[in-house]
Amino acid sequence: MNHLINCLKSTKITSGSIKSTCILFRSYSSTTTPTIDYNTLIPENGNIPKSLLDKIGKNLHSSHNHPLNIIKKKIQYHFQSKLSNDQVDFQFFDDFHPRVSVKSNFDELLFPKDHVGRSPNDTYYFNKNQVLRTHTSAHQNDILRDGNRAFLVTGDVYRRDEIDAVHYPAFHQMEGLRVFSFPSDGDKKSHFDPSINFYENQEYKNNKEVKIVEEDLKRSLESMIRGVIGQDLQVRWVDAYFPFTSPSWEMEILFNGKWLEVLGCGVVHPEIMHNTGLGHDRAWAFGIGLERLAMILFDIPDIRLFWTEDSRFHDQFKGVDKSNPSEKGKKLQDIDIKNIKFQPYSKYPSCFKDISFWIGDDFHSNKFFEFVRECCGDLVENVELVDNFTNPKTNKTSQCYRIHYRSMERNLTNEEIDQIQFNLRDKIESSLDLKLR
Ligand code: FA5
Ligand code: MG
Repeated sequence: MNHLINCLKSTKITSGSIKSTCILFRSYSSTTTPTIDYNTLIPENGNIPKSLLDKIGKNLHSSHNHPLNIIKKKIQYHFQSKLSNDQVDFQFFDDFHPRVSVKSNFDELLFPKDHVGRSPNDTYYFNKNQVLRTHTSAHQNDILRDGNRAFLVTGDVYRRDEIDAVHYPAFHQMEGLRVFSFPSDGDKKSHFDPSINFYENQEYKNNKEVKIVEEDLKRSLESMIRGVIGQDLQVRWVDAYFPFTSPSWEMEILFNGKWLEVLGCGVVHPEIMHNTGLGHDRAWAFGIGLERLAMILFDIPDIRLFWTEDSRFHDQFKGVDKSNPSEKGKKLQDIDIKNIKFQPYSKYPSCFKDISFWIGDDFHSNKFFEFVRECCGDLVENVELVDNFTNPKTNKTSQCYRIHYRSMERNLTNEEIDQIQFNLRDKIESSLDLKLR
């Protein structure tokens, strides 16, 4: 478990995703003039590897007794039984396709055009107009326009990212959103005013209604996380930045002595409310990572395990969920997982191989990570940069990466890994902007 915590902790510091999330969501400034047009960098036929296309439709979060399905249902149960009432009835959406428009994933969520999250180094594009969603927030606007006022959306999301125990290019999120009407809105005037910078305006942030929404958001999420993970949990709120909410926060939970980020959230930006015909209302929204919660709840040490077809993994969760999967739409029951902890069925040894190369201007570490995952498959457990230097005379940069291999299912032979590494070296120069050393 400490291993997991360390990974989760280091995620916050070194992870491309979290790092890019920070850049992604913190670098917005309404006065910035766009400097990069990411549209010009998108390859005509997109940048999605076949191994990822094969993941579409697996819908692990809908697979009965899969740990992600169990987590999803526990959260849904909490919202249905504890946070719904006569006025609020949370609707669940679980089967939106992950292929979404750039408009839904970025534009309608107020991402500036030069936002790094739009870069093809971070996002998988089918073409200039369509992406694999990078977050479940991509569905917010459409669901609001359809007239829903409280809902949860679960789905697979995709990001070009680094490789370690808590990062996989495909993972799962659950989005939540709840709209509030206030009696003072008698005149039904929109709260959106294009001359106000809602990210910074203190009057807006201290507005009575905004404060009520903030309090409800924090109370609801704290009660949900305690209901799902445990009552004696310590929770703290950290200020954050997302283009589509203001004010924004991340929730961290104290777990084995370390603070872990589990979700992002905030008060929905008045421009989004306005654009969806709800300018006179307020709303809160959140997005939570399901793998993170499942890893903590069940002691699952490696994110690759969620995708395994090994029965030694799945048998451990069999029968946990006593509900009948064919009885959809029925009132949910809570799933008791009190004593279920994943028992590793193996501690197969790992081995590593280093690879060194000179990099060109077009090299990006995320492209390298993806190539390794593509070429060497899920036997790759972790890839780390172990050396990086620039020759002052030639101004050329050399990098050395250490690739750790480990199977979750069997022993690997030296010959097998040598062959995989040889294959990688053989193909990499013609695919990426680098020169092997
Ligand atoms: C978002 O994706 C926002 N859409 C969340 C949000 C929704 C904010 C609605 C405001 C309103 P972020 O990139 O931080 O934010 O991801 C949210 C959660 O997803 C994280 O807290 C984490 O639990 C999980 N997550 C993010 N990246 C990864 C990853 N690479 N691997 C596993 N889990 C991840
Ligand atoms: Mg985050």
